[in-house]
Amino acid sequence: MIKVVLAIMVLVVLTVTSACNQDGVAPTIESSTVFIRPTMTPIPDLKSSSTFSVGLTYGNVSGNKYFPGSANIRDGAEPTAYQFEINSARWVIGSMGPRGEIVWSMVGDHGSNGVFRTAADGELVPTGAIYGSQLDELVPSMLLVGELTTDGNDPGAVRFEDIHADGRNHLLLGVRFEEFGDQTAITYRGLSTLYSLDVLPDAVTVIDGAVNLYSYAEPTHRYPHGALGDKTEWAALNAIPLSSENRKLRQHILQGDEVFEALFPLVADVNGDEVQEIVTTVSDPASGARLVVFDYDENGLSVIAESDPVGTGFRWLHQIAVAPFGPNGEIEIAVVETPHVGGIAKFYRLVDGRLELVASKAGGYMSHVNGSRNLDQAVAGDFDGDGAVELIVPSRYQKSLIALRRIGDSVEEVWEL
Ligand SMILES: [Ca+2]
Ligand SMILES: [Ca+2]
Repeated sequence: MIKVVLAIMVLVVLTVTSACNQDGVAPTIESSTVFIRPTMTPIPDLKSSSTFSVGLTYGNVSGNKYFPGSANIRDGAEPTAYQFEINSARWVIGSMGPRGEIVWSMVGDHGSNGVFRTAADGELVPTGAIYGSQLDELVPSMLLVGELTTDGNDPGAVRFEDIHADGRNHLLLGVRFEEFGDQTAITYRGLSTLYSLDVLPDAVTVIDGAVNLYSYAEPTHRYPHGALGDKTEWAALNAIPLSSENRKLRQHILQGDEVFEALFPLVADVNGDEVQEIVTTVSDPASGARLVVFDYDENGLSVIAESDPVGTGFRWLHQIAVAPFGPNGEIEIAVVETPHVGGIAKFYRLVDGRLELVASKAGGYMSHVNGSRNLDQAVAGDFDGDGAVELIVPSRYQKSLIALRRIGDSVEEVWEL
């Protein structure tokens, strides 16, 4: 049994992998824990009335790991350490409770897990009733924190829901998936529609503000990179409009040896027109990964912009967040290119129909551990209260967390925890 003390960051999701260290030995993490009073967790409006907040390891239902608002995790935060018996922590999920407390869920290997609740001052408080299973081999469950009950001594319930896109029973914030043989019924606002979704259990579905669902689909082995847990990647991007009368599944299918190399797309307004686009990572054996941005409307999915590729096959880029990173609040896409071999933070802007690289920094940022399904170890937001957005990424070998900020036409490391 390995003792793991988690490094908790901000309001949500610093997720911890089960990765081995350089010697191939599972690490014992005994860092002093940084405990931070969070800003309000964004509350999606798709939750039920009994749910106070929702925690997802990938940040929020859009897949965009950007948290608007402002907090200061840098100054005055007293570290608080908690120690749990857990087999190599894979994931940490957090979400806010109705009294300003935070509910934390840790998921490790082979069924080990832990749930606890901390007050705003960092003290442990009663966890409340726990329903559902938080354990999953591939994708951690969604954490739902309930409203206060009428009994003032009850902190409210904690519930876990599967969020797979493979048609097993699950609930994604008011959207219910149920499997019927090869078909999946997706129900939203009382209307059910049947689909043949060719997905696997590690695919995650994201939702945009217009209640369109997006997920990768059509597994393929034609790009055997294996950076994200297995050598199965995706040939298709699915889009399903739930707010429409016509809930027809639309697809973009990649050709040749190309694959979508990630576990979920990201939806965000990349060009400032108040309509969300879909940001994806597409890879091929000749040139490696690149960003591809799609538009979605009643005519389906269409490519509107791409970045240059990494340039070498089997070199990945980790798309993290779309946020007003620019010095004047310009919207940019933050990625870490080759997080396993050199980790370059890069920022792209959509200009004249293509994604232009506007700034980068080669700092060895290890936002992902090769072979892990945890794509959630980086986050964007104003974490020092100065109004500017930082990108928080793990340092080389994940020894610390580094805040990166766009300054002028460069990227600077502004602080470290
Ligand atoms: Ca847009
Ligand atoms: Ca800031």
